[in-house]
Amino acid sequence: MKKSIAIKSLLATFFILFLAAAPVLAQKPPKKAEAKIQVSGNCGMCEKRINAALDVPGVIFSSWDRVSKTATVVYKPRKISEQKLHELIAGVGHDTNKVKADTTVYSKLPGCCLYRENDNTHWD
Ligand SMILES: [Cu+2]
Repeated sequence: MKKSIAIKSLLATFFILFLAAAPVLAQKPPKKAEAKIQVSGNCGMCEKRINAALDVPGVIFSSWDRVSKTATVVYKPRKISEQKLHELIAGVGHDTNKVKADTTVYSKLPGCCLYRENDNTHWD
C-alpha cells in the first residue's frame, strides 16, 4: 500500500514537472517572422543603405518605405533576433524606434540623408 502511494506521488511529480516544462518547449520561435520597424531616412540612398545593412544571413527579405519610414523585414527568428535587425540598421546611421544610431556614424552620412536636420523626403 505504501509503495503504491510512493509511485503515485512520483508520477504526480513528473506530471507537474511536465506541465511546467510544456510552455517553455512551446516557446520555440517560428521559422519565419515579419517585423515592421520604424526607420528614419530621407531618400533612395538611405533605402539602399538600409537594405544593404539587412543583407545578412537570417534575413529573407527587406524593404524600406520612404513615405511611411517603415522597414518590412522577413527573417528567421531562429537565426537572427528582431533586436539585432534594429542594431544592424542603427549601425549604418539610421535611427529605429528601438535603437538610435551613433552620432559619429550618423554625421558621416551624405548631406541629403541627414534626416535629423532635414526631414525632406526626395525621390532621386
Ligand atoms: Cu538618403
